[in-house]
Amino acid sequence: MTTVRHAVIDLFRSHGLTTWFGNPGSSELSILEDFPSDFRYVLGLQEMVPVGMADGYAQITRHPAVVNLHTAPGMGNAQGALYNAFVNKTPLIVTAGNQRRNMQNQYCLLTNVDATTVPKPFVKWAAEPATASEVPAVLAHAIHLAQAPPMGPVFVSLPMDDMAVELDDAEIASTTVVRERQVTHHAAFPDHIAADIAARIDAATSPALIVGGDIERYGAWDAVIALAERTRSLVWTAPLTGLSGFPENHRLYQGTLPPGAGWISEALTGRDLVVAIGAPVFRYYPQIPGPYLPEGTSLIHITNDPDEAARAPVGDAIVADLRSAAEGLLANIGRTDRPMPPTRPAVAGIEHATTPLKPEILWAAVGQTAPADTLWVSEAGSNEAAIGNCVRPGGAFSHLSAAGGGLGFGLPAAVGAQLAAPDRPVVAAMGDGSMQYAITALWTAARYRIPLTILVASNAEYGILKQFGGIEQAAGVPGLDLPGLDIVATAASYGVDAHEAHHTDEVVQLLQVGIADRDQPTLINVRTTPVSG
Ligand SMILES: Cc1ncc(C[n+]2csc(CCOP(=O)(O)OP(=O)(O)O)c2C)c(N)n1
Ligand SMILES: [Mg+2]
Repeated sequence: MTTVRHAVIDLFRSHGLTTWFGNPGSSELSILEDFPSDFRYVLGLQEMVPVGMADGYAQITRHPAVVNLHTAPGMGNAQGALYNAFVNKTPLIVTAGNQRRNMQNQYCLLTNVDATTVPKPFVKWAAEPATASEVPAVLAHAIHLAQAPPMGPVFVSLPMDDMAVELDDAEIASTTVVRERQVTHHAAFPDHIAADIAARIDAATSPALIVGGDIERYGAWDAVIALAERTRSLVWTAPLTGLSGFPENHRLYQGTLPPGAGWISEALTGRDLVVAIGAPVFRYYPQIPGPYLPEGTSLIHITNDPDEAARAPVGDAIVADLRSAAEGLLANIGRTDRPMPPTRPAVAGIEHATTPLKPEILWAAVGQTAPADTLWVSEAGSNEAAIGNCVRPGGAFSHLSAAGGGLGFGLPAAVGAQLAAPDRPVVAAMGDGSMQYAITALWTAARYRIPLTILVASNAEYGILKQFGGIEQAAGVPGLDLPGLDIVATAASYGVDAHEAHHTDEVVQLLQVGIADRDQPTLINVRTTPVSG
């Protein structure tokens, strides 16, 4: 006897989707019953947490992850984290139960009357199978679609009575065929386009590359490094794309572009040709007047996302596979005799100072203490600038952040990233405000003995909103101070090994011990100077 549930489990297993993140309710019991022993279920205590954990996990494993949520209210709670996953282009297969089909008309408890609408517009696609026997095929559709560029979350609503339905022989046969199908994505980069762009780069005096998270997501990392080196281009990361796209310790790397249009054109002054690859052009914010590009600079945009190509305000765009494009350019570029551009200033050494610490002093100490292969997850408001400047990992998939900027990503994503990369140190670089949105991820970290290290810059405020208040000339805004948070006590109450550091020496020592402890999570809280102070 094969039930829909058996077929669903077989489908997920054959796609390597055996780690599920979730928060269940009674509408999910029918899919979770007799949960197979080769699967694991990672529980989050509020829906933002499993979605954020799955996001971090999927990004680091470079494979989709399954999220198992509870009907309408669970999906509602998940929405902020789903938004992040959508902008991060993370392939997530999100499912939620729904009331039995024959009880939905009366809006019985658990009924999600319009289940596929709830996660929109932050999923690529949402479906509820028309009938129980279609469930495996609809889920297979979801799995393939989530991984098609641009990748992203998809949603399938599963009426709870579907799971126990028995499939007949014909249905089993077609389910097997669907389960075994493979979908691969290939796109060549036409040689005449590569030759054309390569000629423009060869002719440029001072080219620049602007990269983004898609360089890492779609396997173009090595080719883009080679392209930058061959062309002696300065390299920046585009604002808000979730991953750096380039080694942050590379001599050509200049950091992340500040997001305002005027700021970007100032940073790019002196560059006659800019090639933006694997990033949207650009995620501008706030509105900083100025031209999009400096006078005399032209921009070529290479993206695998047709919408990114269509909406950019400047530059000619080519929609193409990123790795093929970078390799195609490399094959066509000549040797250059243009001089090596200057490098960005080195990070200052560790300063011996007592708290409250200036962000630059804190993150210089942290950046120089953590091992080179540390995987960083940052969600730290006004501290991000100092983190970007002082923490310079050199490998791919070493610096995650929420491309969407929705708080509540950092902590769960760091838990998921550590699960995905158990042998790497994972350090979550957090603001005290950002810590609170998905704080129950601390329970999951402690419960599953996930050995990440969390460093919190506690300035007792939403510092960055105060900074923006200055830029936007908005005075007298309430709700920007956060007095009375006891992050060490809160973390300890969830079972996390939590400490207060009072000096950079203590930060260094606690961080070394925390990273060395592979048996449990560690939290280090550090008082930092307020933005206004
Ligand atoms: C879900 C969500 N709510 C609110 C915001 C607005 N927001 C952006 S940054 C920020 C404050 C971050 O404060 P903190 O983490 O303490 O860092 P700080 O700026 O103080 O260094 C807030 C509230 C957001 N981005 N996402
Ligand atoms: Mg703060």
